[in-house]
Amino acid sequence: MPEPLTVSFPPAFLWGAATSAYQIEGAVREDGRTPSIWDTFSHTPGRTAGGDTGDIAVDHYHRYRDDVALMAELGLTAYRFSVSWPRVQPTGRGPAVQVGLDFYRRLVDELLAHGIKPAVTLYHWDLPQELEDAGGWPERETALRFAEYAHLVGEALGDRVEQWITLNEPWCSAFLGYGSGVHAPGRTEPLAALRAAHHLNLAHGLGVQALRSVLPPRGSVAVSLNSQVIRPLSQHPADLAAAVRIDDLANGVFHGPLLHGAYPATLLEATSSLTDWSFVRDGDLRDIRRPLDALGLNYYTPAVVSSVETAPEGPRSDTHGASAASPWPAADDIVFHQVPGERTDMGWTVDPDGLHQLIMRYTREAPGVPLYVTENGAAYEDKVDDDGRVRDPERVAYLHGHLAAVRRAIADGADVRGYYLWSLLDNFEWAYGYAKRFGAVHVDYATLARTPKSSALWYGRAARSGQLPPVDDIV
Ligand code: PNW
Repeated sequence: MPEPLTVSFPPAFLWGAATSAYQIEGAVREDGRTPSIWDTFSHTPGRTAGGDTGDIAVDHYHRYRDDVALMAELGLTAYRFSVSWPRVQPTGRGPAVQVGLDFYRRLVDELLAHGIKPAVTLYHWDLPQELEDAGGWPERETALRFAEYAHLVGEALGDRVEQWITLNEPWCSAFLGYGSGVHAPGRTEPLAALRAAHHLNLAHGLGVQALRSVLPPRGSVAVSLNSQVIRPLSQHPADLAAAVRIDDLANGVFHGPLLHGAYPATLLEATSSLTDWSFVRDGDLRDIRRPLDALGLNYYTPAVVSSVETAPEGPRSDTHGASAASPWPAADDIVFHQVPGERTDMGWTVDPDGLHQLIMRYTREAPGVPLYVTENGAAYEDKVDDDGRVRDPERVAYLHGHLAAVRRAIADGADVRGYYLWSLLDNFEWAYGYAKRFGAVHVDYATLARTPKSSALWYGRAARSGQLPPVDDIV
């Protein structure tokens, strides 16, 4: 018998929301901040929908006090945000800019004063442009620079922040940034993507060491991976092999070195036409595999793949393959299929079982490591009604389904300690600009006014009671 959903979440379970610096802060030229790769990219014609940029975003840099008050009002107990590297260390080298650090210190103090637990992500994709000009993530030097930056931020905020996340979704940084080019810096070089993945892994490992050297013992260090749920279209051996190959490129390239101390042999073999992986130096794998205090997983939707030979006619997925260049190196013989079912405004199929599956996979692959869902959420075309309310029953259903999947995983023995809804506010959705709304709180882009959607109120009630209100209990 499955447990009824009225069963409470663990009392210490964190009910959070997440954001990232470039997506919400704005104030891109203030207080010594210099351009990141996302400033350059979004200001390059044709790169983002409608030419949208993060110049103003939702002006969180100036409105953070109101935003924190709103979180407290809703009943959230945790907030995951990222530090803008070019705000703190404009050239990616040298001493920190004190005003830049001060902003984050004020933000953290405001959170703590409201009883909200901060979780800091050090890198959510906004590499200082100067470091990209010197080669970016395909170059080893960038990993060394990241370790120095981690040290600076850890030193400044370590006395008041317990939860640290080195990198957000290194898969996106490497394979969308340097492979498909739909993310900054917009390069389409399969070899560079693989080199970037390794140097992101190395940055994580060196970053963990740098943080541990400055954080008090209660500091907890994690990484947030967009581990992908990859399913074969059929049990045909060619489809099973396709699923393994994509799983290696999506997950194994990170899980291997981070959790198991080596890149999967199947990955090295499948990419041998591109590289012999000689950029992996002696000692790197030891540096990368550092014990983690926690693991963050970001989940939105699963993927279904098949071999091009066995692929039947049918709708292909535009989630992973819409761009001219593929994000998947040496995988031109693999096809992504549309996953059947209801879809969000991103075209991403709603599939809560995928989240349960992912959590159980980590429970097996990283035994004993506490897990956090560091991102999960959905974009819908939300509108303000005449009475001033924003009703988003689809998002409530999405959250209900996925939180129930988390609860089920806990009942199945997984150690999930918290959930961060993506996102607190509507924001700059990367290449999609402001056209896609992921917020639990609506933002009117003309006035920047914030209005909690019904999902924010529903989620707040869940946070307050530690139980999921019925899916149709919407105001
Ligand atoms: C994540 N994909 O991005 C990021 O961490 C957030 O900043 C972002 O706003 C959120 O998810 C919603 O997109 C992703 O193509 C972007 O597989 C693209 C993919 C996955 C995650």
